Amino acid sequence: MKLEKITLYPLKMPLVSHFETSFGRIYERECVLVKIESEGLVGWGECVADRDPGYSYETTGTVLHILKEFVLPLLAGQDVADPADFQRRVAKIRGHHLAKAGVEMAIWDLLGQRQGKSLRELFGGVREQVEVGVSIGLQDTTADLLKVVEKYVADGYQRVKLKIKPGRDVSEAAAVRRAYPSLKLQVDANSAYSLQTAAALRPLDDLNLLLIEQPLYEDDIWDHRLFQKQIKTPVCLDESIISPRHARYAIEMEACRVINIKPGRVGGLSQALQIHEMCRAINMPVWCGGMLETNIGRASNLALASLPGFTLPGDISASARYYRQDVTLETFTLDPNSTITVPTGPGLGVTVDEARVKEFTFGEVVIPNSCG
Ligand code: OSB
Ligand code: MG
Repeated sequence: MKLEKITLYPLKMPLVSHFETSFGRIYERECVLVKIESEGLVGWGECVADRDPGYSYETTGTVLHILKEFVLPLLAGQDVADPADFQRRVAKIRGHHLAKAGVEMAIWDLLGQRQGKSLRELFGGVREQVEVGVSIGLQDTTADLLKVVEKYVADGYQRVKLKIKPGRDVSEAAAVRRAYPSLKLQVDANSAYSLQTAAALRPLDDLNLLLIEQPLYEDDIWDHRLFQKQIKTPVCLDESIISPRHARYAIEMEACRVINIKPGRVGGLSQALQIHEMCRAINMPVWCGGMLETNIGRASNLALASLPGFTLPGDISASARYYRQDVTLETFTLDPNSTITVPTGPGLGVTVDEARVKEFTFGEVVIPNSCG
């Protein structure tokens, strides 16, 4: 497929409610949308970096830089056969997985449209609806947290993830567990602990949690192995699994019992599919993480989560949990049994509302820039 014109749209979108993690609070979410025009079709992708390097070293600024200066010059005007061909072309650019994954998503979207197949069909997904949960940020008080959990449970979410940090962990999780004895509950520390301070998390073993996500350093695998030996609750890695190779290291080191798969973090859907295969072969449960995506990234996550090894609910909530206005004509809503329906149309299966995109962008970039 000839990639005739590529447009980048950095977006800033106001969140319905602020989102606080161990690395800070945000009121607005940034991302970079990628639009690729090819042989009469238009493919869309989403780079899930944010303004600040909190979760990842990548930012809106680095995504624009790496794509403009290095990735897109390898692609513009070129005939790119498929996502594997894309991955071969960008393999010599080190790192910058969130940037590359957004472009790859647009290529998957084009491939699906060309073949008249949804991403779910291209991936071999087996479910029409996927089980989902909601990720709840740190709140000012435990009473506030209980109110927020109550609202989401009333909305129909049957799995809740709580963000934790030192001093705001066991007591919060215990309060939620007391109020909801049978809720599927898990916690995410986003690397807020050291191996020493993580000893404070041992009482979580009494709360029947599904998992503890990324308690230690974002680039660590070894200390997570040591921590997993000290705790019964399954450790789940997010930040430290940056490639299929790192997934293998974690598996071989017994550093975790669950993996959170985010296509952006691992360099694209191709690598996400490889990690799914690897984990499935050894019966390690995986689930689809979230990056507060727009409906574009959400459509892609839903297709991924339809694969058979995604046996735990994903961080894929209804559109209304994130933004009052999103960038597609479709809206994702929560279905009964805490599920969301996977799109069935060709490619991503969503229709981008370009007027909305233009409303939220703060400076579009066209490549090649001489193209009319
Ligand atoms: O660690 O899983 C995380 C959002 C931004 C960055 C990192 C994380 C998250 C979430 C939100 O937990 C999940 C969602 O998109 O609902
Ligand atoms: Mg996480």
